[in-house]
Amino acid sequence: MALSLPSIADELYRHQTAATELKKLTLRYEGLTVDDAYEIQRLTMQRYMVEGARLVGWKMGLTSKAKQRSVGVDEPIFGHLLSTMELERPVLSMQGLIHPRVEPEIAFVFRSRLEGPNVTARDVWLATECVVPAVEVIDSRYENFSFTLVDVIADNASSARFYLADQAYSPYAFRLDEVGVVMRLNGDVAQTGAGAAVLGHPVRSVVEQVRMLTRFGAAIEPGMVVLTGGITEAIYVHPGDRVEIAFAGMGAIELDVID
Ligand code: OOG
Ligand code: MG
Repeated sequence: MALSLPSIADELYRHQTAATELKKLTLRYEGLTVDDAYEIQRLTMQRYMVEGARLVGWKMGLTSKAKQRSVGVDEPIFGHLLSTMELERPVLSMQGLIHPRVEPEIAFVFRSRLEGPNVTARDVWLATECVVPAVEVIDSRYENFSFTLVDVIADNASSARFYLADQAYSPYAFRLDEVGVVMRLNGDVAQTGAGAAVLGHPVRSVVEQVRMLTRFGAAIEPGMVVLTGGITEAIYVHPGDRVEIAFAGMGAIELDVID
């Protein structure tokens, strides 16, 4: 089939908003590149912004080996975070979702702009206002949560919802690579990990985020949030589930899943 990026973006938008699965793009369109996929992502996100959603930040994905292995994609990706994806309370409604999974993350919140190909970890610390424990809800629109690199980028890196804990922390309060995380599902330990799972240290994920954005003419703007990537593998959730995520020294998030 001939490639029309706007029509592919339109197709993804319809599946995202209707919460219906679609077949992988790469099975149906030949020759889609990573650059095409980011352009599809951008066009799709623009649809939401035309309807009033605000761009509130960015997310890195597939920044840990465990996650890369579990989906069979071996490089980090990024996606847009929109105001409409943010949960105000730690309650996740299944409305608008297909087969959601949740994962613990460390979020950075920025006070100043970060851009350019040569950004360093030092620049990131200088620009960071605070760090916040977070949970991301991913929900691939592809059948069986199965995709290739190009598919998942086009689908905005599976973004669906995210929640930031109430309490923010100084970025210097702890070694973020040594923050241990325990995720329980209905009282049973489901996943454990440490910040180092994220590219060795979550700050490296922000450096990578800025470099990738620079390639696409974008930046981290003051006030934005960046989700640095799942610290553990994501777990499937269903109505009635309660997920508790303890971040050592940084409190806990208790997320209730409802219909
Ligand atoms: C892609 C998104 C991965 C993360 O933090 O690694 C992601 C997926 O697994 O669906 O958000
Ligand atoms: Mg994630």
